[in-house]
Amino acid sequence: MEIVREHDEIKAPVDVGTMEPAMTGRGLRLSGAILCLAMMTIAIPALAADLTVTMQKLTQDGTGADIGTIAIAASPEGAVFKLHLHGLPPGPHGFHVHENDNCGPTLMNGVRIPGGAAGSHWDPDFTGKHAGPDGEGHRGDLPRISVGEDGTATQTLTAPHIKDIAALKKHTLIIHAGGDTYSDEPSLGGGGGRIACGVIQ
Ligand SMILES: [Cu+2]
Repeated sequence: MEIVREHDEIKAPVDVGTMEPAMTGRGLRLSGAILCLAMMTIAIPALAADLTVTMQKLTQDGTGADIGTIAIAASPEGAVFKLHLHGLPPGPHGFHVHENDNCGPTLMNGVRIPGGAAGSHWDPDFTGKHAGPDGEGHRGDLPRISVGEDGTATQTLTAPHIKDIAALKKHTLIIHAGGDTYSDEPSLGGGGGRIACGVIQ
């Protein structure tokens, strides 16, 4: 009698009913699949976090009329900028990532400079050099924008230097009045004044 009772007491804590399913192959495969799904759910937003920047005309007081949007997506060739812009002067325009997240004016010798608060070209590698999208200079040096006679620009531009589009956040996209020589001759590509701006959020 006593031996049987001891045997029952040893067996009782081992609850085969709850242990068994997790130990089977099917159970392991199922928990593996759930783990994979959980990891994908975490990873997907980081890969597909496209950015949309609303662009506005620059004035001496700050920003004015909306002129459309620029969508930014990552690609193996670099960041891809899709332009949906209107209301711009026809011709080529310098286009860059500038360092600050501010489209406001700055004051120089008592004169307000539109978009001055955006700062200079985004240069996280401290090259101190304007060299265009394929050169070894500012990471913010983008390809020129080409505006048609109707004032619209619907190009898709690729910036090979920019691999991590999340790093663009808290900076600005600036469109200049003039073109871009992709060199410091003249200084900063010669684009001159800033005519449109958008903060990358
Ligand atoms: Cu610029």
